[in-house]
Amino acid sequence: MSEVVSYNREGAIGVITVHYPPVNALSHAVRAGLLEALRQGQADAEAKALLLVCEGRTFIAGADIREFGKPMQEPGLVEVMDAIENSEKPVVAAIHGTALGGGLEVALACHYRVAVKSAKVGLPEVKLGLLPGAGGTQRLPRLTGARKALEMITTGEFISAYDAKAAGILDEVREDDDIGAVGMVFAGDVVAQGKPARRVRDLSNKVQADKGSAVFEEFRDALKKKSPGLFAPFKCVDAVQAATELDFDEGMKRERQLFQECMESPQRAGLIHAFFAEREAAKIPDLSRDTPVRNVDSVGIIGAGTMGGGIAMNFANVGIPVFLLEQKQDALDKGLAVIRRNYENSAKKGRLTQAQVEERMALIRPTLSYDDFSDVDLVIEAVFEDMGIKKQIFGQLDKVCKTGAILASNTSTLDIDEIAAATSRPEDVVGMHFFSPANVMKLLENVRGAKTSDEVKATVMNVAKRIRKVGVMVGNCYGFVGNRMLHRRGAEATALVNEGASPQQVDKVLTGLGFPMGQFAMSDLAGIDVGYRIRQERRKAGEDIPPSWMDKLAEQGRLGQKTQAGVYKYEDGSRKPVPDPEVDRLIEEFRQEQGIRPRSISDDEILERCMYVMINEGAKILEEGIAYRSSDIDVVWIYGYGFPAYRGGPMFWAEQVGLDKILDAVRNFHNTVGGDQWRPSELLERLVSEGKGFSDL
Ligand code: 3H9
Repeated sequence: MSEVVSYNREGAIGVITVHYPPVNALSHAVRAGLLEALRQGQADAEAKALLLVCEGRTFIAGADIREFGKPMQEPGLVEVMDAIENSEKPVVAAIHGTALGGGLEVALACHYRVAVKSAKVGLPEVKLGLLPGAGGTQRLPRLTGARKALEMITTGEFISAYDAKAAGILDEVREDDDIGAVGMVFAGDVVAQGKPARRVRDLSNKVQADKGSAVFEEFRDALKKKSPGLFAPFKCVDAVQAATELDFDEGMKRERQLFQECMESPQRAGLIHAFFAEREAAKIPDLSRDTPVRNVDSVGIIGAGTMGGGIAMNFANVGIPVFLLEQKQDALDKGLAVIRRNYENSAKKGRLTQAQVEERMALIRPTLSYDDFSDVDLVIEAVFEDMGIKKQIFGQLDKVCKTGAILASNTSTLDIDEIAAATSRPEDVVGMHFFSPANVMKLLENVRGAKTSDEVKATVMNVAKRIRKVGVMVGNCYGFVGNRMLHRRGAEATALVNEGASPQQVDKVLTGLGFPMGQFAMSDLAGIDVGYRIRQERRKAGEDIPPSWMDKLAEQGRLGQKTQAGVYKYEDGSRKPVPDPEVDRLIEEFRQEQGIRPRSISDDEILERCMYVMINEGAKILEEGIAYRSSDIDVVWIYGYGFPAYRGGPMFWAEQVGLDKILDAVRNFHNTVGGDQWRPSELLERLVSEGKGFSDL
């Protein structure tokens, strides 16, 4: 008998149990085991019905993604599905945890489906650049009709057991949590009532009714707006449409073709890289898995500005109480009003009830006094980037906070060790760098200082998970991983405009690559004063940072979206950047002052200079051990800056472009443009000379 799938009989029920941790993915061993167990069930004369159930935390969570890209080992999934569906004896799927992708497809091939109430189901293949390739696009619409199937398959979102029952996917949802017992009772009823093996493939009412429906064009139009650069969602629509136009077997062939097209697309490779990169990032290589994690049941946040307020919302959203501290009452009132407005907006969109809004607001307690921090487990400082002020704050925290409290700074660039040195407990000090808007962006860049303890590192990674962020642990250096690379790109983009490009041209090249916004639209969102203040600090520290037209914007009070004027202008209440002739004039003036004769700059040059400067810096970050792995850099960029996940992140993208090609360009820019940013990374040079990539490290 297979080690991962077992067969045994309980009364009249033949029980097939899958045990393949962590998520019972449909690896070769599971597929082969399922076929063998089915064969035994068919041969077992005492078994009147078969029950498919999984051990551990979940029902089958999908095909085994680790097998993608390797030669397929028989039996394939479709063969397993056929064997289940063609069984003479009724087969019942008992679902707990998450029945996802190939897992839900297996359940759809069964004749009945029962679930515990906490279960969820979904077809998330599209998030991996795929479509359900084992009958999901053909069977689901037969149960739910095309619209619901399209909703689920094109978004990949999971739905609850009760919603799945309402949609016709599940036959029954039980209150009981014991999946084995739930499955046995249901299968027992099937036998007692003499229910037949009911095949989804034979249902045709719903798909026939949807033949020729306008719903397919409606979804295509919406997708063109929502995800224009993506490949798989459109193929998902084609496949569901095929279910309404072809018979089941022909529909399955069409699904297979479309699945193969997705499989071969570079987007699939990028998205699957991103999936595993995110999970790798949660692991800190030099930290033992049993490192204790401190309790974090209360939080103090310093600064009720955009950042502090957004950070507070993350904790309130998961029920963790927060003290929000400001120096003055009016700043506190203003900060709370913004938080309330954000929540009210979510309520208007139906994402929160009014009661939830009030519950969350009640968890955020405004204060003007550090004394309220005496008992909190974690403090996050989120004031503006000024080392002097931060040191003063950490000195104060050292005095008021209890032993064992974690003292974190949300600094986006400054030296964590210098901040830690302002306390008598540098082992409790760490960076927790949130991304704007902090209640929305998924990244949490946790920064380890030289003395940060293992326990504190493990705890902040755990906090990331609890507040539903993607945590990445990085080392301490100017700008850490994300902003260090971003500032290189920003300086290069600014220089390109100095030399003759327009801000719109630069932004268009970046959005063309798939970024949700360009460099300058992003500066307007973050605030032009933020970058300006950082540059001024660095100039004060003696760094040679050339003047730019961006400094002029800040000096003229064009601070971005918040003043409705920055690199672009903004109409009342709108976040849409509109090019502003005033800024063109200001740039022209700057060029004249500096004696620059503008030249015409190609989109290719913009792309290379903006992107390769980041890759070169990313390679230096790896070389210095600031990031543990190149895939961590990818995660930082996907979740912190909206780098298109379907390109896998900047370092993965660079490997697709070719590191040799990038190194050639870096050397060339080093000679022509000059500057430390173009000094080729030694790691990049070594990898190219050895014919290796970042992923070989
Ligand atoms: C598919 O089914 C195609 C078919 O239509 C057609 C085929 C012909 N395979 O996320 P976690 C690992 S496509 C292999 O941290 P959670 C994961 O890497 C698939 N491994 O836990 C991690 O490993 P490690 C459609 C997988 O509780 C560990 O499990 N299905 C797979 O936060 C724990 O994962 C999906 O897209 C897999 N399919 O969330 C579902 N899934 O510990 C993808 C997970 O070594 N998975 N692993 O780092 C998920 O959404 C989440 O993992 C899940 C659990 C919700 C299941």
